[in-house]
Order: sequence, then C-alpha cells, then structure tokens
Amino acid sequence: MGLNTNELITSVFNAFNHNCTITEIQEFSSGHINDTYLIRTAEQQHFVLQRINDEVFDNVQALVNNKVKVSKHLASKLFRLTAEEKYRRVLTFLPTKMGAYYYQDSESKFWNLTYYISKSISYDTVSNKEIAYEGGKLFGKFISQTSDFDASELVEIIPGFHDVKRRLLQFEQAKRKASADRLKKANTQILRVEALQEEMVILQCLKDEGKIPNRVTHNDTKISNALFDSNNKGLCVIDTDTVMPGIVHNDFGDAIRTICNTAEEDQKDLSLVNFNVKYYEAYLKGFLEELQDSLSALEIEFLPLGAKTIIYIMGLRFLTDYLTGDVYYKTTYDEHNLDRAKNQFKLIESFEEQYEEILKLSKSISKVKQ
Ligand code: GN1
Ligand code: MG
Repeated sequence: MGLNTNELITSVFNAFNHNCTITEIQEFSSGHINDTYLIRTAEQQHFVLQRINDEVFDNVQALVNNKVKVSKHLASKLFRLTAEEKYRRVLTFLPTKMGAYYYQDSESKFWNLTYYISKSISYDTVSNKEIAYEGGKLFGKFISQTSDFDASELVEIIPGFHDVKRRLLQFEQAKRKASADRLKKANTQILRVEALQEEMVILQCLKDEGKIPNRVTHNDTKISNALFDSNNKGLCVIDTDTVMPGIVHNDFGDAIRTICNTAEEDQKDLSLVNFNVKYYEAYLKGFLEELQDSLSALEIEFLPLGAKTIIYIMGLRFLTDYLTGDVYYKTTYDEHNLDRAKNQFKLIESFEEQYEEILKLSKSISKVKQ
C-alpha cells in the first residue's frame, strides 16, 4: 500500500537538512500549478514544502537551480542583516541531507523546501494605495537588485512564456481542436483576442528587434506573490518558479493586472471587475523609485502597453486552456477558465476606457523620475 499524503509529506520533509519535527501540515490552495504545504514544527521554525508540477515544468532541476541562484544573489545584497531578518526578506531554500536543493520521491515527483515567512500578510486584491505603492517598490527592487546578475545564466523554464505570438499560435491550435460547445460559449472572448492581437504583439516585436533588453524577471508578479509586514511595508517576493530572462514589462504588467483589478481573477460578476487608476499611479511611483536609473526611456514609455499586454496574455491563456479542455490550470468547475478569461477581458475594457488618463499619469510620473 502506498503512503497517505501526510506520511508522504513527512517522509519528504525529513529528507531535507534540518533538525525539526513536524507538528502540523496545512495545504495552501491558492496556486494554480504546484501543490504547496505549510509545515509547522515543534521547534517553532516553520517551512513551506512544495511539490513541483512536472507536467507544466519539464526541467525541474533547472527550475530549482534558477530559483536558488537568484535567491543567493538577492541574499548577498542583504549582508548587513542578521540571518533571521534576511530569511524574512528573501526566499531561502534548504538542501536535502544529500546536498541537492530538491528531493525526488518514490514516484519521481520533485519537491523543494523554504523557510516560512511568519507574521507576513499577502493580498489577493488590493484595498489601499499604500499596498500598491509598496508592491511597486518590492517588485521594482527585485529587478534592480538582479540587474547585476547575468540573465543568460538562467534557463528559460517555459520557452516563450510571455511571448504573445507563441501564445496566439497555441490559441489557434486550441481553436482547431475545441468542441463546438466550448467554441460557442467562448465566442465573444475569441473575437476580443482577434481584435486586439495586432496591438498586443508590439512589445514582442520590440523585444525580438533587440530594442527592449532581457533582464532577470520574476514573471509571476501577481500581488499575492508579494509579502508585507504588519505595517503593510513590503517584505519579500515569493514564488520564483518562473524567474528567467524577460522584459521589464512582464513584471510591471502582471502586478498591475492584479493590483488594479477591483476584484479577484476568479470573480464571475463582471460588474465588480474594474481597473483602478489610483492604484496604477501608486504602483508606478513605487516601481520607478526603485528602478528609474536602470530603465531606458523606451522601456518606460511602453510600461502602460506592458500592463495591457499582460492582462491580454492571461486572458488568452485561460481561454486557450478552456478550449483545450482544462489541462493546464487547476479548475474547480466546468467554466472556471472561461470565467477567468472573461474577467481579464473585462479588465482590459475598463483599462481602455481610462487609457488617456493612464498615459497622462505615466508621462508625468516618469518625467519627474528621469
Ligand atoms: C499560475 O500557480 P500560480 O498561481 O503561481 C501561472 C501564472 C499565472 C497565474 C494566474 C507557471 O501561477 O503564469 O499568472 O497562474 N503560472 C504558470 O493566477 O503558468
Ligand atoms: Mg506562480
């Protein structure tokens, strides 16, 4: 008989190099891809244990390598802090007793372990400007502190992850194979994808032409991947699975997509989904305060389009998964992915309605900064 989940988790946890005894295991349910558990121990040092989804990530060793390298680089910038303070500001990966930063269980599944950052808060939606501003500083700092790290040392874990042209090809394939029923239900969103596609490839073209540089980017900067302390000051960026070479617009955009959405990305009532320009302003301010010296004028000019493009990519990916039959993201009901796609396209609509104001704001904030 195989191990039950708790036994499995305990045996995996004990393969890592620590001297702690499990007292409680709790599953985090918010991620769409991996399985993540909070491990409490008798020693009061708590951990996060993660089983990495090897259907989504086909080179898990390289993924873990990327994360560990970037964490070590970030930690080296915090040499003035005590170990305990450092562990609150950067994800710290623990090796196994054999020395690797991942463990492979008897079913060949890969796991990694980090310290849990206690007394921290995360948000799925934002309800004040302070969080938006602090989020901007946190994600901006992530890029500025890795600007002296050679991005080519990182493996591109999911090739073309934010490449619109590639995502559109996957969408076309999905459309060809989709059931008539799903095609019909998704018709309005399919038309939206097609109507916007010319504008949405602009950034990818600038990247392909070498006009916008590759940096070390996080690529999953939704606001729930930022931790704050009890005074709502930014603490730490988490979930570095997709850290790889990318353009700054990916990280700017994905944070805006979640910070400025007045509802969660799973919200079905679209009247609750609107783009909050005040939070855009606060986030941009924090982001540029950390990054102003590193970005080119062209990178700054295209930040607003970056926001729109990432919202579009996410809508497109949810829609593609819906048409494919829900094989990628975890879903809890039949039209979950379609609802997520509708949510993102509603957000774009609200963004477009306020585009002039967004552009004006962007110009005035970046002028002060340059
Ligand atoms: C996935 O698993 P999670 O929630 O960290 C996805 C991101 C999406 C996000 C949408 C590897 O991240 O790209 O932005 O869902 N990660 C991957 O919430 O595809
Ligand atoms: Mg993620």
